[in-house]
Parts: sequence; C-alpha cells; structure tokens
Amino acid sequence: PATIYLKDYKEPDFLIKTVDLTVELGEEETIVTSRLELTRNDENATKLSLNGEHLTLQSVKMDGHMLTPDEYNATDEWLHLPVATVTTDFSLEIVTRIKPQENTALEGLYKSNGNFCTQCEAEGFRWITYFLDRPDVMAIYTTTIIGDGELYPVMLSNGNLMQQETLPDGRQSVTWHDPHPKPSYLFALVAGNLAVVEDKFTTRSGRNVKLQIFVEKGNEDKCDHAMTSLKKSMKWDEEKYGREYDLDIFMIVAVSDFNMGAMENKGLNVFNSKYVLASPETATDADFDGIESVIAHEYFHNWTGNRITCRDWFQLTLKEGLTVFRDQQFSADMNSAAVQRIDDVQRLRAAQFPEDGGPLAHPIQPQSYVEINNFYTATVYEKGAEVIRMIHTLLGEEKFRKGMDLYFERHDGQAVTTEEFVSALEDGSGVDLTQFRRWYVTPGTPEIMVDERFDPKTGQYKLTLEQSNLKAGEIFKPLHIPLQMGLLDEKGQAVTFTDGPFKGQTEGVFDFNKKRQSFTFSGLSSQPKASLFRGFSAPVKLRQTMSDDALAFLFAKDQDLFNRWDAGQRLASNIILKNIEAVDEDDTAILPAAFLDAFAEILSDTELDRAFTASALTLPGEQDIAQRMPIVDVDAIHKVRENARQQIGLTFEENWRKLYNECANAPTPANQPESSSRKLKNTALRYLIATGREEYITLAATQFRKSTNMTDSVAALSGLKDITHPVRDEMFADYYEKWQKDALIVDKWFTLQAMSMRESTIADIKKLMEHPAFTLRNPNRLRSLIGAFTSGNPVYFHDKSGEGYRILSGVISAMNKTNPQIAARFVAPLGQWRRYDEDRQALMSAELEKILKLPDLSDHVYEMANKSLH
Ligand code: B3K
Ligand code: ZN
Repeated sequence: PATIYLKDYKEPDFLIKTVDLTVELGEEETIVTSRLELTRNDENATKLSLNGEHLTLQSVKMDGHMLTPDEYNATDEWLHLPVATVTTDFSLEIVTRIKPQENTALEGLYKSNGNFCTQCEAEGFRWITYFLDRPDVMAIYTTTIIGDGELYPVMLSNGNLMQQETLPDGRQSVTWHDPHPKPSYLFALVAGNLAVVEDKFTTRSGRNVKLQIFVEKGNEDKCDHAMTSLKKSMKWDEEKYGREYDLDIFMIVAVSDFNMGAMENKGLNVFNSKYVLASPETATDADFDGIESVIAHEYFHNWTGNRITCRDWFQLTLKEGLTVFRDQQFSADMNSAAVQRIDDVQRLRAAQFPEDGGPLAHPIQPQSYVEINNFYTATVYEKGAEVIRMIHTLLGEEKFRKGMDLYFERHDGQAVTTEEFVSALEDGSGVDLTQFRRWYVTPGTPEIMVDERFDPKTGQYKLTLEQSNLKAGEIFKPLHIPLQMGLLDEKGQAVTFTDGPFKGQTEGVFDFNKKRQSFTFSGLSSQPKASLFRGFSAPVKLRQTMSDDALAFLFAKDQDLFNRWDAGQRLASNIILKNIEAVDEDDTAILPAAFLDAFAEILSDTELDRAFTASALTLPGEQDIAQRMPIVDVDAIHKVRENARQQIGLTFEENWRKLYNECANAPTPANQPESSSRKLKNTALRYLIATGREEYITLAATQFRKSTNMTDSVAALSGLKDITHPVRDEMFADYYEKWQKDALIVDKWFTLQAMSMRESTIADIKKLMEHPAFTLRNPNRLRSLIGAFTSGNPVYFHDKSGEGYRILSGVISAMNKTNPQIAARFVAPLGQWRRYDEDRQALMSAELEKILKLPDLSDHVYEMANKSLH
C-alpha cells in the first residue's frame, strides 16, 4: 500500500463548481447520476482523474457527448479522462451503480436497520460516485432522491428542501439544495421510515431555524436531552464566539449502525443513536453528558470544520482539535468546570498518552499516512484540543477571541492549513507563536523534571524545570509550554508574588520555552509548596519527586481544584507503586497516615461539589498506574489497588454508609445537579462493597431492584459484576430480560460482563460472543463486548494464557474485510506489547504477525499492525 506525504501536497488540477446528484434508491441497487460543472485550475493539466471505489460505471458524458470506453480509463480506484488544454470550463455527467445493502464497511451509502444513510468523511464520497474526493474541492450541491415513498417517506440531504413530488411511476422525488460550498466529505443523504421530533431556534439576528431530530419509530420520547443540548450549543456559540447558524433548517438523524460517534455533515448531522437517545430510565448520567458534548461538538463544526475546512487530511486537527476544545469549553460552562477538566484530562491520559508513548505515536499534524481513517486518533483530537487550549492560555480570553474573530473573517469559505490558523491567531492577538508552532510537528509527551531550591537567608525560592521528550529524538527542540502556577505557604494560603511578571498576583502563566529554565520568587518567609501546571496547563508528564506529606498537603489545600485532585492521584499512585514492589513479601497494602488523613478531610468536607468529591476519592485506574511502570504487571496492580480499596472501605466504613444515605435521601445542594449526588452515592457503594461484607451485596441488590434510573442500576450491577454469587446472576438475568429490546442498554449488559474480574471471565466472554444478541456487524455491540474487554479489563486481556490476545486477533481477522475501519481500531491494544514481560511480548507480537499474514489484508489493518510490530 502506498504512503501519502504532506510534503507532496499539490493543488487540484481541476475544481468542481456545482454538483447535481440524482440518487435512485432501489432494493437491489442504487443508481447515481452526477452532473458536474468543472473548471481548470492548472493550465498544463491534460488529464482529469476522479476518485471512485466499489462503483459500477454505467456511462460518462462530457459536455453532452457520450464517451466510448476507449475514451476513458476506469480502474478500481480511478476514472481518468483526457482534457484538452484549451478547455477551461466543462461539464460531466456520470452514471454509476452501487449496492448499499451489501455495504458492511459503513462508508459511503449503506443501510442501517432498513434505512439508507451515508458516511463520507474522510473518503467515502468516492463510494457513491466518481469525484475529486478531497477537501480542497468545495462545490455547491443539489441533490434529488428518488425512491419508494412508502418504504422511505423521509428523504433528506444537505441544505434546504426545494421540492417534493410523486413521479408518474409512483415513486417519491425530493430535492435539496445547499447554498454553501462544501467539500464532498460533508455530503449526506438519509432515506427511511423515521419519526421526527421538532423544535425551533431563533438566532440573535432573528433567523428562524427549524430543528429536527429523526429517530426510528418508538424513540420519539428519548430526544428531549439531545434537543435541549442542541439549543444550548447554538446559543453558546453565539455568545462565546459570535457564531450564528446559517441555514433555515438543522437536522439530526440517529442511526444504530455507525462506525464512530457522529458526523457533522452540513445541515444534516448523522449520529450514532448512542449520542442522541436518552431518558433517565434508559441512559446513565455519563450518557447524558456524552450526548450534550457530542451534539455540541458536531454543531460547533458548522463553523470550525464546515465553513472553514481543511485543505488536506494532514490538517485534520485544524477542525478536530479546535472543535474538541470548543466542546470542552462548552461543557465546562454548562457543568462543573473542575470536574469537566478532570474528565478531559483523564481521557487524555488514558488514551492519548499511551498512543504518544507507543509505536503509533504521531504529531497532531501527521507527516504521512497510508489510510487516513487511521488518523482520527486521540492525538489529533484530544492532544489537538490541548494545543488549542495552550494557545488560549497564552493569549488570554480576550486576545484569543480576537484571534478567532480574525480566523473566521479571513478564512470563511476556504479550505486551510493549521499554519493559516496559527497565523490568524497570531495576527489577531499580537502574540508571537513562532516557537509554539513546534507543538504541531512534535510527537511524544514532554516530560518535565523539577528542581527546587529555597534559601531561608534571602527568602528566595528557585524553581528549575527541564523538558525532554523521548519520542522527539533527533528533532527535539524545546517547546513553548505555558506554566500556570501558584505557590502555597506553610498554612496552605496562596502566596502573593512580590516580583516578576505577575507581581501582586497569586497565580501566573509563565513562558517555559527553554530546555532548562529557572524561575525565582522572593520575599518568602519559608519554603513554599509549588502548585505546577494548574488546570493541566500543558499536556506533559510532571516528573517531580514529592514526599507523601507534600502531596497530601496539596491534596487538602491547593486553591486549584484540578491540582488538588491530581495531587491525590499522584499520592495514591506512589503508594500503590511502592506496595507493588513489596507485593511478593507482604500482601497487606498499607496506606500511610498522610494519605488516610487527607482522604478523611475530603470525605468530611461538605462544601465541595459532590461530583468533585467523588472524583477525588476514586483511586487512579489500573491503566493510569500501569503508565508509571517500565514493565507493566497487570496482576500486581490489580491486587494492590483492590487491597487499597478494601482498606479504604473498611477504614471509613461508617463515613461511607453515612454518605450513601445522605446522597440517597437528603436533597442535593441547590447549586449542584442531581447527578453529582448519584455519583458520590455510587462511589460510596463501591467502597462498601470492597469491604467484602455480605450486607453491602444486599445493599447493591436493593438499589438495583428499587432503582428508577439507569445510573443507579448500572452502578449496582457494576458493583456486583466481580463476585460469584446467586444475586449477581439473578440481577444480570433480570436486567437482560427487562431491557432486551433496547440495543443501547443491552450494550451495557455486554460491557459490564466484559469488565468482570471473575475467574471465568474469558470463558464468559467466549460464551457471550455466541449469545444470540451478539453480532460483529454492529459497531456498538462489538465495542460493547470486545472494546470493553481489551481496553477495560487489563487483567484478563493480558491473561498469561494469551487467550485474550487471541480473542482480539480473531475479531480483527473476522472484521478485516467486512469493516476494515473498525478492524484497524482494534489493533492498538496489541501495539502496546513492548510494555509487558517477555512472555506476553511474544504472545502479543505473535498475534500481530498472524494479522499481517491475513489474506486480503486491508490497508487499514496493515498500517496499524505493521507500525505496531516494527
Ligand atoms: N468528523 C467526524 C469523524 C469522521 C471519522 C471518519 N473515519 C466526527 C467528528 O469528529 O465530529
Ligand atoms: Zn469532530
């Protein structure tokens, strides 16, 4: 397979001005007629090459003349047409036939539960018709859909509805027109027998926008939250960025078979139903949050992605990093900002840090790829968002907004590069980002070493930081890192700076832009405690040795809630790691007094937001701890962490009971959402169950039976998933029985079992793969069992027998041809093989070798497996 390089980018030879599509939907096949108006862009070009895959070409007309097969050259991937250099403007009419009902890859036009829908990003439009399928070709689309009006009463495409009629042959014909030029990846078409929920929104300049959410019949009552989230997003983008919606209608369609979360097609977002459908009975609080953020994300793309799009796919973070940043800002404004930030950083550390430290590491602007769909990564998205956040931190709110305003003004309607983005921010703000640009091309997570010196005689404190980056290798150059920090005195009070750029303040953002750099602070009466990288002001790993006491101090006192939480996590990890070293000598994990005291303080602080308390009282996950071990020992991590949980459960048993009852019965403090009480209550429940006492199994079972909301039901099941007990079997059976008709809830049932810690887990998973409700064809179902197992159950995925690895590689080989995009996504866990002991290394790399030898190996899987192995 060929590698594509950013350095080879060349403007298109021809441009497409307008596209007029007629799509005739049939039960056997679909006929697509595409009429294009083209114009020359390179005066020397003699050949037009259009992308096209999985198409049957029926006819080509150029300027009204039918071409004979010897006048063009059609291959598996291209349609080449000679164009005389004297020709400037010309038209094409291309007729192709496709088979959406046989499309299992869920790219291009396909069927989901009897409905037609499309997914064109990144290169799916070429599965529909021959086209210049690249984002720098922006055209105006008119789309006519023709089909059986009884089977497909709803027929949708981008833009505004122009016409709807019944043809003489009885078929329905619907025409849509999108006045905004767009790249082909934003094209969408939907046809089906769907129900619609409607609302409206008036923009601040007075435009009335019709809002529609289309769902499968019977789901109409599960759209409220999605609709509310949409209206909030529209309002927020007006207030925060001055961005209004630009069409008279905004549509969302929920489909059940979807490769990712959602897609921002112009005026017609297509969503995985997981990110639309919710009611308290059927969705957890986390699901509600997910919906709010994905609805916002796709809506925000209308400006950051659609009106201003990417020149080429190497610029993907231009729209994705920026839009993730915007959706994170939005969620922080809608909910608790500190908890939002903690969740964002947890996601980054869980998914992006391992990627950045492994064989698949790449800068947020990759320099090459084989298959672009493999680059919709945590790095491009989440680290990309951190890079935008750092610009925001360096510029400050006001200048950032000026920069963004200039970006919108300068580039509206264009396909641009990240360089053009950074330039606009620089010009709009007046802040120099020359060195900052290195973030775009540097892979790997910077590591920061810390040295502190305090001179009691002069009252001077000197902080020295040094940055390094293992992945950057030869290309290492110091990055421009915003260091947001403050100092705490011995009582934990914020120290006011007496000198330097932030004199008179208690917090500042310092430019840390050299390999090794010192910052001095004077006027101190005693050695201060530094609170570094507040709010996680840069995506770095802080390598600072701190005593348990010092961390406990920050955990209890830091003014910055994020750093308070983080200090607690660092402290807990340190203790767990120390116990892991001693795991063979003595099994009893001893939690030091410093830790227990700090824990007790948070536990009894009723002023704190309950959701924050819940996060602060939750130990770092097994994968977080794993990241700090040179060779990961999954079993020891699990054992020690569980011991610690048991000790915390027992030590504070009375407090947990009290907290449980308070959260369950007393009203939630007025300034907090109900969900924060549920979160804290279920944290308490998990610790109570960790005590090992039978009465708490009963408590969980009672919670499950009485529960009227999915959050509490799932928390109870999750609390009992690891035990072998008749109550457990009964609850899992009841749950399935009750919800078997709701696919999203059945997904949760699979996930809970995939993450179980019982000895029978591997056998259970194999049995679940044979369950009538299991299918490889539905991405949600596949992720619910296999995804949850490989990324959420380190102990059994890494079982010494190698069975976990074989389950995964079996799934990859089964999916390689049917849905290569999804198959490739599953390779990453095996790519972490260097992090494990020799036996596991051998087992994991053997599976990668096996995958590489698959017949008909897709480019997608090849790229991931090959990079993972070498
Ligand atoms: N832009 C889409 C992702 C498309 C993935 C293509 N393999 C969703 C989003 O990021 O908003
Ligand atoms: Zn996006």
